[in-house]
Amino acid sequence: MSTFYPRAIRALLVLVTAALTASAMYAQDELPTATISAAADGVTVPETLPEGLVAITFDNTAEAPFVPILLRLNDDVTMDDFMGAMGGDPGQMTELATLKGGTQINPASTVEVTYDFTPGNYALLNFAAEEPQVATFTVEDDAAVESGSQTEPEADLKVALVDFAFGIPVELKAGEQTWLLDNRGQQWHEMVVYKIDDKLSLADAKALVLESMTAEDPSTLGLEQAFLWLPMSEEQHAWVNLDLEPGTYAVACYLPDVNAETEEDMHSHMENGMIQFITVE
Ligand SMILES: [Cu+2]
Repeated sequence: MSTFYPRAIRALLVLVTAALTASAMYAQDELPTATISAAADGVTVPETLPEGLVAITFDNTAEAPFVPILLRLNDDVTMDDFMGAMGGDPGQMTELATLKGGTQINPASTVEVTYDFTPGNYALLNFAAEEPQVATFTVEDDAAVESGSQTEPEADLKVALVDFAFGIPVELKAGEQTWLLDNRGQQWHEMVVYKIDDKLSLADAKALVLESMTAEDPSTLGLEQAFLWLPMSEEQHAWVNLDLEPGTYAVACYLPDVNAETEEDMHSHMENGMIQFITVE
């Protein structure tokens, strides 16, 4: 990571250290595992991971939330290209990378996510830190992994993300669960889950979530984030562990409709219908 990055990005990398290698040794039927950790002095990511399903434990010992998103750079795209395009036309960014999603890990906690990797060059971005953190890793060919030969994690719930709705039951059981998040749409999707104050009507809660999209400081609106799944490209899926307490929740996607015909038609997915309420008992 020396000459490849311009000065600004290299500065971000100062915080990031890389461990040597994740072990690809595993018994049959068991998925390879790896740990990605955030600490006060930066993020530690294995230098290489095997292709196929990998169970990753995100471990946060820092005092700030850790909000990593993993992405695979498309072939012939450099990290420079990707960072340079950030903040620009979101439609153009979809040409550069495949987003694998990610979640929020609060201080002093861990979250397990199983990703399905194809070989290539990858990056982890964490914008929750005071300074944005960037780490890179590669996913290597693994002759032992044939498509479909690995045992997928058992999912308590399969959540389909489509254009523009969540395929999720309106009533769910409380407690620890594994969700399979599956993007079956034609563009990126994400999932923000808010716990809704019992005193609010659903109409008021919906208005509040819609307002959070444009509010200058959404934290003042009193929305309590219970779970977060960061943008995931079409045809991507991942398994994530989460634990919801009983209550009413709103599920929403904030991304813009990059397939809209004109800029005027480019509404958020939420405005196009990707907002839903669920009851957890
Ligand atoms: Cu969406």
